[in-house]
Amino acid sequence: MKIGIYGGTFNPPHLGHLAAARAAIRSLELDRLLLMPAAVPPHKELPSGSPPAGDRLAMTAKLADALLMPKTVQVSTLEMDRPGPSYTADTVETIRRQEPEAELWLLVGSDMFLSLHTWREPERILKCVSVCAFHRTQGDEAERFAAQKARLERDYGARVEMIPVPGLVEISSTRLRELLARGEGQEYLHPSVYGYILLHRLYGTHADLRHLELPELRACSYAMMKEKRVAHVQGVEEEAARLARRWGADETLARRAGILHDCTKYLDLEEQLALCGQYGVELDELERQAVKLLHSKTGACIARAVFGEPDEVYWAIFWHTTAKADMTTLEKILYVADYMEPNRDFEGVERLRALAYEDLDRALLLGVETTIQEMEERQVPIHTNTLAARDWLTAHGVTVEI
Ligand code: DGI
Ligand code: FE
Ligand code: FE
Repeated sequence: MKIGIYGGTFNPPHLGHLAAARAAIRSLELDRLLLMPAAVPPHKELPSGSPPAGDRLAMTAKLADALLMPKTVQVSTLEMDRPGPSYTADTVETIRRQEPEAELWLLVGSDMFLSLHTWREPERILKCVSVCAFHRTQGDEAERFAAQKARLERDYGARVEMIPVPGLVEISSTRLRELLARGEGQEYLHPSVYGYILLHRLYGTHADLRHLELPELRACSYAMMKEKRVAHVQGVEEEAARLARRWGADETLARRAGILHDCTKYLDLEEQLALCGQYGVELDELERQAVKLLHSKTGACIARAVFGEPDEVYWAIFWHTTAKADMTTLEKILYVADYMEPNRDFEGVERLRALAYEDLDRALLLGVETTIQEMEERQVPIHTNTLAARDWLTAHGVTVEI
């Protein structure tokens, strides 16, 4: 069992951390990687304007999720939960006690590595762990790294590996925080971390959430979901944009609806019901029980109330799960795009994809009929609006074979 321990203030976690974590997992063949935000770094106070520990923890969890290896990558609150300063010697001894048989690797960036001998009780640290130092693939670090490796090996009998991180982002956290306060720096952050910063107005950002450009809107939406759903949401956005061009709808509105359509997918039933109450959405009996039917309604509410989206976007999101009778073109587009975006894979999806560009109503009906059939097979109650969508289309002469 190989465990990597990657500590830091993560203030904020950025693409450099992400690239390093990925490289460590691959090079060291880690079974587990612990991302460990420090409570109070021993060598300095956190700079003023730093977010509370809870926000650094949440951002670090986003970074962990971004690696898409939930079994391997975990966030550890060991240091945050311990009162007082976070000394690495204490941390690694605790983990050594918990995992006596494991091969422990302490992961460190270049500045940390080069100063490791000055940390508190390096001998205690290096008795418990091997050291993995990240270095850039370009630049002049090689000599200093080799000298430091030799020193740690000689003075402490340490085991040191140096791993090159391709494309390691050259950004200091101090500089990144300055950029963020000026409304810049997005290119150094994973989108969901950036979205979290915008949504919570960290680091002096003050984005007007009601008038976001598309990249910021994407970031905020992705921050509200798990990383594994992001590809689907990107697929829906692109498919909705293509369909909007094909069928003469507003492409930007189609994109915005696609970006936000599943933004509340990860709220639980209680949270969904609370939002419906707050925004006055009336629910029928089935909706009050089937949590999957609620995210379209609450997503619409958040799109309008938080992100200032117009009615067209509100209603497209509102109806994207069940459909309904007599839909607008944008509503049809989002429903169909959600059904057949490139990541969807089910029997008949190719036919639906082709039909969507030939006859939008027939594609819609095919989607609705497919849902009805699936619900019947799974013996799940079919929502009245789903049935109403089918009846309306059929009554208007739309036909499709399923
Ligand atoms: O959010 P997505 O997964 O991208 O897709 P979606 O918004 O169409 O949600 C699909 C889920 O909604 C799926 O788990 C089944 C559920 N659903 C859709 N129509 C009905 C339904 N559930 C019930 N009970 N009745 C329906 O008519
Ligand atoms: Fe959905
Ligand atoms: Fe969806």
